[in-house]
Amino acid sequence: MLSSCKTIAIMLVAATVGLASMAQADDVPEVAVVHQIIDLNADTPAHAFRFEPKLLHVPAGSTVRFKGSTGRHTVSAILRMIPVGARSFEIRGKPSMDLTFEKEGVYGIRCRVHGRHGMVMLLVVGDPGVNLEGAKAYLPKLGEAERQGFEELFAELEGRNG
Ligand SMILES: [Cu+2]
Repeated sequence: MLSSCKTIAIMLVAATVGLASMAQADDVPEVAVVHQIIDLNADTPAHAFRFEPKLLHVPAGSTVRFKGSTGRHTVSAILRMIPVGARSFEIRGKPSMDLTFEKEGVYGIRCRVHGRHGMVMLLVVGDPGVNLEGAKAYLPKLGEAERQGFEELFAELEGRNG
């Protein structure tokens, strides 16, 4: 039940995005693209299974195109690491899926299968300060590779902003 609701919600988002880009093609910002990579020649597991980019900062209202949620890859929001009131999401079995993000804050995202190898990413929509501390407070609940991956991404984010 829950998962079919989510699927419908994602389809509605996709449909809305489609209409918006037809109605105002000139005003729509470029879509940010996130790839999911398997690179078996990589020297570490976290590099072999990764989101590219791992850290993405977009303005509120942006559409992000997630590519490559195929095979065993998923794009799964971590419920305790997204802004309050933001809709959780999971993409699987889709070569390309567009999601639009209205709520400002940070979004912790994992691949459900390869998270254990550190396959995580941090999406920042507008002001990260909205839920940055809340998201970081959840890190001890994650597995070692995920926690380490996010610690690096939070450090990079704070380095960029500071
Ligand atoms: Cu994966």
